[in-house]
Amino acid sequence: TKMGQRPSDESVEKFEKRNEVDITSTSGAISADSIPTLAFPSISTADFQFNLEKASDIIVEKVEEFISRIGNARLVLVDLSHGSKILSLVKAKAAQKNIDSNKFFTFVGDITQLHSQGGLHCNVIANAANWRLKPGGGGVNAAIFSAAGSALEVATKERASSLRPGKCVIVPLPSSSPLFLREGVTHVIHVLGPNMNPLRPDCLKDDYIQGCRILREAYASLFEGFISIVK
Ligand code: AR6
Repeated sequence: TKMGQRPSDESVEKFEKRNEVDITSTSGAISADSIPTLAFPSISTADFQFNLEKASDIIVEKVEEFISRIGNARLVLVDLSHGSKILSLVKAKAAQKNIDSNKFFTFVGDITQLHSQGGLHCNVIANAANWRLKPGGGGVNAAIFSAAGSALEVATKERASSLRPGKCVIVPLPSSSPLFLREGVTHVIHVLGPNMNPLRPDCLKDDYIQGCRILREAYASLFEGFISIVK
């Protein structure tokens, strides 16, 4: 399957050249002093059916706004397949704006297996959550809760019981979680994006004035949250 494949696009090659210190090839150990990195999925663009052109504009706009504030840290937009439309849109628009590709790049892989399958260590990962902050439901939310085990559910409940669109909650991951042990993930940031899917709660019914405002707010709170972790 595509998910299990080792990503082979140029961002990966670039990454491997830059980042030999990150991975101890003999032991597979995860170096604690590697570059602080946030891996995030494209919020709202699959199950929540948000327009891809508009979402890609907002991702690049927000990355550009925050990149000067993240120091030596990095932001990585992740999706499962090499055919991902959102990844190609964002990649092209980021290049147009001359965004530093050492600090922001796209990466193909499962966000729950970035280190073990992709050789990319991300200490923080973002989740496209639901308002109840519950496991399941499909998409990246189901994948993250399943890979992180019950430790994430418990730790999430300690922080919040629900989320409003545009907001996020930072959850430190207990060291007992498989995601911590295997992937070196220390924090999960749950983000609730705007919803355009009539079958899901709080549907905006194609109101992209509200939708774009909420998606901007979602990325701003995600990046603020990441900065608060790494600073
Ligand atoms: N690794 C990396 N990216 C992924 C993965 C993965 N394992 N799985 C999906 N994506 P979605 P939304 C990408 O639908 O649109 C849930 O049921 C996917 O290709 O997960 O914000 C929640 O409970 C897409 O680019 O999130 C909510 O109810 C991106 O992640 C609802 O879906 C987001 O797709 C949220 O919908």
